[in-house]
Amino acid sequence: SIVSKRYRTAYHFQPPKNWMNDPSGPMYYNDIYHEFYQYNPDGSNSPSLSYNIVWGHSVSTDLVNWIGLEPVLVPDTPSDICGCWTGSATILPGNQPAITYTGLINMEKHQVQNIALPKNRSDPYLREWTKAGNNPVIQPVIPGLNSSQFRDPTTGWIGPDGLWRIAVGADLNGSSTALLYKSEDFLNWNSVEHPLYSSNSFDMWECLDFFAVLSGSNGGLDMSSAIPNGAKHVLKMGMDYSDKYMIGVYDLKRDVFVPDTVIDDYRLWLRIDYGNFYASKSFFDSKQGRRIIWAWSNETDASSDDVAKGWAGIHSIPRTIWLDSDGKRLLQWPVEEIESLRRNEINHQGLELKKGDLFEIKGIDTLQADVEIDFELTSIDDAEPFDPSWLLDAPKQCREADASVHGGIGPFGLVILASDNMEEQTVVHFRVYKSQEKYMILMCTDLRRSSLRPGLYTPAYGGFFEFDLEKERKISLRTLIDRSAVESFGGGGRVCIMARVYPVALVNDDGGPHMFAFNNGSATVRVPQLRAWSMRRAQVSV
Ligand code: DQQ
Repeated sequence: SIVSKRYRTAYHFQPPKNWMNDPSGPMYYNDIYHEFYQYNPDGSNSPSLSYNIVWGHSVSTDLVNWIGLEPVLVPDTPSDICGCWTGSATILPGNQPAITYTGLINMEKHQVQNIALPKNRSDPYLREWTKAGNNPVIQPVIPGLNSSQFRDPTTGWIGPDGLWRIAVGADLNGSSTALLYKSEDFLNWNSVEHPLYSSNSFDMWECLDFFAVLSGSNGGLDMSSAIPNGAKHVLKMGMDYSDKYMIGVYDLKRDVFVPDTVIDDYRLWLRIDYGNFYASKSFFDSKQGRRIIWAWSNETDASSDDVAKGWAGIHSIPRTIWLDSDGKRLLQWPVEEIESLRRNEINHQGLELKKGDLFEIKGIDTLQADVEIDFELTSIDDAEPFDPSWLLDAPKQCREADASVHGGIGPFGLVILASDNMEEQTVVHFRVYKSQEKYMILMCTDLRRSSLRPGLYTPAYGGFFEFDLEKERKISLRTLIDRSAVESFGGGGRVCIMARVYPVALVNDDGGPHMFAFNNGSATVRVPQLRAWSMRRAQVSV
């Protein structure tokens, strides 16, 4: 249908059709990137309660163009008969890939952990996988463990005793717990007495990810190798519809994760992305020596729309992820391969945006675009005071201080996917606040006017980041627009916001939507550089 085509992303990953959710077990193996995903072979809605979900499979040599293959894991054994849920991949010594995944064994959602290995390692695409004969390798037998809240095993890593470890998210006596399991051969697993980490802030964490990061470098680390001294560790957890994380150290003596700071209120925890982005999974890319992360971004139209479209769910652009030099936050940036889709570069230099200015960005395909823009503050004296209570609810601040509300410094940013009369528009913007010794930047993606269609979920998303404006006066924004996807990176990847939009103007094709840079703050903002490109269609899932 026309709707299916207009909203279907041109370079964000999707299977050829049907429902997709979590990325599962991404890996780089023998020159090929593998993307597995939770997939409904029967249609474009989530299978009822996720029963019978399978592992879809696509492969790529460049993380941009993907070949769609047959599912690798389908519910066909007693240890996964009601569904093959999310998991991870690990490359074992001897170049042996292994998948760890959750199996649903009955309609009561009883969960166990399983292993699968490639049937034939000389098949470059690893098209077929064999489930381990001793599945399930882990059962929910610990006292106090809720067997329907026990899932999503991580990638394995080697502990100080040379044994493999994985973590599994669980509800243990009402606390969200990263349970720890050990193995010598990756097939036989024993539970460790103590968890890797536990918190009573929430009942259960989904899709845990545990990985090491270097301080002061954007290089990635391989969890299957020895981790260098001085590395930090990150524990990522899915909770409350968002992916949050803690930075800390992996205490080898006690075999536990120790966060640098423990914050009781989970609303204050850092997020991988402040928008529609869940169940993210990272992996070490041994080709480029980087860590890559991506996630599921679900549709925010009605499920009847998804039936009409014949597809639902995309994955974010693969992002390089690393630790900021101050060690306090993760930074992310789209993998450079995505730049191969750029064409028709337009370039503006030395623009000046005074209060109320709207500068139209023309000459590119505004439906499929990559925009990089630097906003330089001419003065920071006008910054309004920051109220720390806003950190509890940045979206509220985005709603109250929206793009139309004049501020001291900002709002400034991009208006995209705007109809001729501006009735429809999506706004990505910043506002600068002064707090004690530092500056706090609010970044928002406001979808409230993104479409005239009824029945859509159109929130304002937002997040704060600290920025040293005394040292650096430029705040950068990169936005990837891909029909129904708007993925933005603020302040060099300090705050990322993934969003889904369904403008009508896009469907009506009334000359293509408009794109502007704007400033609505009293202080003038300079744009030393604005570059934008049309983005070609990638070969996704052919
Ligand atoms: N989706 C999977 C679960 C996971 C959840 C089922 C997160 O394994 O916890 O499709 O989106």
